[in-house]
Amino acid sequence: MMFFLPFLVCFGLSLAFFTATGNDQFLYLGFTGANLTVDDAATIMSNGLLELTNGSLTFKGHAFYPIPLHFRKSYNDTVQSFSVAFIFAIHSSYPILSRHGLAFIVAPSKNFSDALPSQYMGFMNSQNNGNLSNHIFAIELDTVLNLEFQDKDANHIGIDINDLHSVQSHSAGYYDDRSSNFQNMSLVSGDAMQVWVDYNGEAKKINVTMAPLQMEKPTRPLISTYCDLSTVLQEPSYIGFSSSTGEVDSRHYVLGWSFGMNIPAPVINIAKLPKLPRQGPKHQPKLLEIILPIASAALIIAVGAVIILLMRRQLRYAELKEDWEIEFGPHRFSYKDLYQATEGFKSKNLLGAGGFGKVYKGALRSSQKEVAVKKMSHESRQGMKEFVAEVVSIGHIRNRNLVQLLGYCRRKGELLIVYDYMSNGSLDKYLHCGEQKPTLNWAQRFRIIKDIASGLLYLHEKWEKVVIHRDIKASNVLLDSEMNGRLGDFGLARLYDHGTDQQTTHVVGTMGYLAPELISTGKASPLIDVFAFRMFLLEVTCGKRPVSSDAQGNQLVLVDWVLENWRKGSLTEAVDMSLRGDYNVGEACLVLKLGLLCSHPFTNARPDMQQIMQYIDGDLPLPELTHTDMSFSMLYLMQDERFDPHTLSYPSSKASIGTISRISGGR
Ligand SMILES: Nc1ncnc2c1ncn2[C@@H]1O[C@H](COP(=O)(O)OP(=O)(O)OP(=O)(O)O)[C@@H](O)[C@H]1O
Ligand SMILES: *[C@@H]1O[C@H](CO)[C@@H](O)[C@H](O)[C@H]1NC(C)=O
Ligand SMILES: *[C@@H]1O[C@H](CO)[C@@H](O)[C@H](O)[C@H]1NC(C)=O
Ligand SMILES: *[C@@H]1O[C@H](CO)[C@@H](O)[C@H](O)[C@H]1NC(C)=O
Ligand SMILES: *[C@@H]1O[C@H](CO)[C@@H](O)[C@H](O)[C@H]1NC(C)=O
Ligand SMILES: *[C@@H]1O[C@H](CO)[C@@H](O)[C@H](O)[C@H]1NC(C)=O
Ligand SMILES: *[C@@H]1O[C@H](CO)[C@@H](O)[C@H](O)[C@H]1NC(C)=O
Ligand SMILES: *[C@@H]1O[C@H](CO)[C@@H](O)[C@H](O)[C@H]1NC(C)=O
Ligand SMILES: CC(=O)N[C@H]1CO[C@H](CO)[C@@H](O)[C@@H]1O
Ligand SMILES: [Mg+2]
Repeated sequence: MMFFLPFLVCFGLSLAFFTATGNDQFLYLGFTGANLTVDDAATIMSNGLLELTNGSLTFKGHAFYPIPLHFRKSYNDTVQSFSVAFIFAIHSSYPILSRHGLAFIVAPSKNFSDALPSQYMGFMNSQNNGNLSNHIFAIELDTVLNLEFQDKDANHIGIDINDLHSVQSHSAGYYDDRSSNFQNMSLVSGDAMQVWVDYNGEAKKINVTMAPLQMEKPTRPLISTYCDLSTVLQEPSYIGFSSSTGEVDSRHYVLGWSFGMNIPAPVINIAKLPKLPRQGPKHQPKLLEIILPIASAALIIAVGAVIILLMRRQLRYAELKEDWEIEFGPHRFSYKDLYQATEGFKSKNLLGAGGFGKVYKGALRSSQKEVAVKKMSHESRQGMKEFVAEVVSIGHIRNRNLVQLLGYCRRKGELLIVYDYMSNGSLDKYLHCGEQKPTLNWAQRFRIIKDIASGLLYLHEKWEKVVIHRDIKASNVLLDSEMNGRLGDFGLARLYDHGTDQQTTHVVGTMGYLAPELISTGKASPLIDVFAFRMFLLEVTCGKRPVSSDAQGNQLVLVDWVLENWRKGSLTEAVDMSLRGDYNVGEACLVLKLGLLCSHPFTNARPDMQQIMQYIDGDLPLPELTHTDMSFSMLYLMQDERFDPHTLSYPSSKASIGTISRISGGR
């Protein structure tokens, strides 16, 4: 018989063998086709799994080997040795809670209609518990701590003789073969595990062993105890399983079972066992019902938020870029960089505002270089290419008396121009700051005058193109960390090649600095810068705005006032009071006279920058101003309607007229 066993098992059949000698043996790998006697909740599922309880509360279920077994060779004989192995699993809707358990039992009858569920395990009731006439031997797998039966814990295995109060019990687990340490196992883990029950008829000893499914039978049994089953078992007796639930909807499964009388129970091949269902089928959908909508809602919100963020980011950093800009690539800044450099154009980084937009301080992330970003609004795209070309071309100018232009950025309705940051700000702040603040001394002022003259000379004559600055004034003169004067703001400058005359369509400039011929003809030449430079000279020396009010509230036109003083022969009276007389008289008078000279309404009577430079450096003596010249100049100013003194009384010195002008002719 043993010879055929492995062969037959290969077919996955459930087998039973009976021999004349009484060496009965069987092996079930799943229970499909097995003629088990099942009752109550117990069923054999379609995949062969034996389900003893089906999740109904306070319910029982039994499954018995159909025919009774003879445990004795003859009626008066002692109970022979036998061994049992089975694989079970307990599932529950709750992860660590299950009620009540299952048991392998040997009993005189298969009829347990009188037994109770819950703690009675489906094979006992309150009346017969402990009665010797039960003739029941059971191995209980108990998941409830029941003080009535003096259970040791809620996770134990015990030997029951006619009584649910176990003869001997032990927490579920096994003794590790290698370390011989006890290892916990949780009956309610939901995993399948194996139990071995071995009875030695001669020594009258019962060994109970258990182990996780994958593990071979440990050598040391969990329980090994003396027990004479001859006094317990009736002849013949049924063997099978009993199980019960309580107030928790547990399911008790048996996956495989083998038995041997007088011979070892066949080894159960775990690979051929039926599969357990997924655990917690009852609560999973409920959980999903709640979690799934919440999770999907959260996901949708999260995705939406990310999209909105990305879109906002996209919009925030959106730029205008056109094909023709490729050649200006190195001079183009990304809006993102400028946005980050100025901390989102925060007002705390605002340096000031002019006629064309606001100027912000920033630090470029990549280089930590400090920059000033001028943010101008521009609506028309017309002429933008030429304008950008100019900006970039100006960017190539490098001179120690000019503020370096680093590049530009363009976005819808906006043009940003990036300059070197000048840490000491613009000159006007030093000149018109009132009594309390320290002002510049004469040496500093004279140096700045020289610096600006040399910067302007460079623009007019030394660079490859003639650059007319067009907006020379104190607020466009910036001071670097060493208090060098640097001419800034090339955003408004017009360029043209040497020798070509240009016409402008709009007049740009600041009141008091505007040359009369620019207003009347609109024609720009370097001499309009000279005209503006004279106002700068007077402003720096006198510390007064082009048009101001005196203590009596009378309007004071700076040029007239200086001219007046010159006529009276008291030119030094025009020098800034806040210098408190501490200045070089020769230099101051030179500058004032030069200022008057540059005011000449006839362009050809004005010196050019080359000459101005020489006058300032003392290389060329300043031509004597004649009263006729100057009278003529005043007369001219008075007669010219378009240069009505009323336009000079424009309230703010910062006011600029017009917009960025376009050059209509080619360059
Ligand atoms: N490169 C720079 N470094 C430091 N501060 C600057 C720089 N450029 C401009 N500023 C500051 O920003 C202020 C505003 O400059 P903006 O050029 O916009 O106005 P403005 O020079 O007064 O008038 P305009 O528009 O006619 O040039 C200046 O007064 C100056 O203080
Ligand atoms: C369990 O089995 C019993 C008896 O067959 C049945 O009445 C009950 O409805 C079943 N419970 C479940 C949850 O299937
Ligand atoms: C199943 O077992 C019953 C006894 O419980 C028996 O009467 C019946 O003949 C058996 N059927 C088979 C197919 O073995
Ligand atoms: C069994 O033992 C009883 C008494 O214990 C005895 O009367 C009976 O004859 C014995 N039967 C057999 C078959 O040995
Ligand atoms: C089981 O036993 C009860 C009494 O204990 C009896 O009423 C019932 O008929 C029995 N059922 C079977 C199938 O023998
Ligand atoms: C044990 O059970 C038998 C029959 O079932 C009964 O006659 C007897 O009184 C019971 N003994 C005790 C102590 O309950
Ligand atoms: C064994 O169980 C006890 C309590 O039952 C617990 O404290 C211990 O951590 C468990 N050990 C392992 C290895 O699971
Ligand atoms: C029971 O276990 C002991 C070791 O604890 C062993 O010596 C004995 O042979 C085992 N008995 C059976 C029937 O397996
Ligand atoms: C007059 C004035 O403010 N000078 C400052 C110019 O900037 C340098 C460095 O940024 C300062 O050290 C000076 O005090
Ligand atoms: Mg400016």
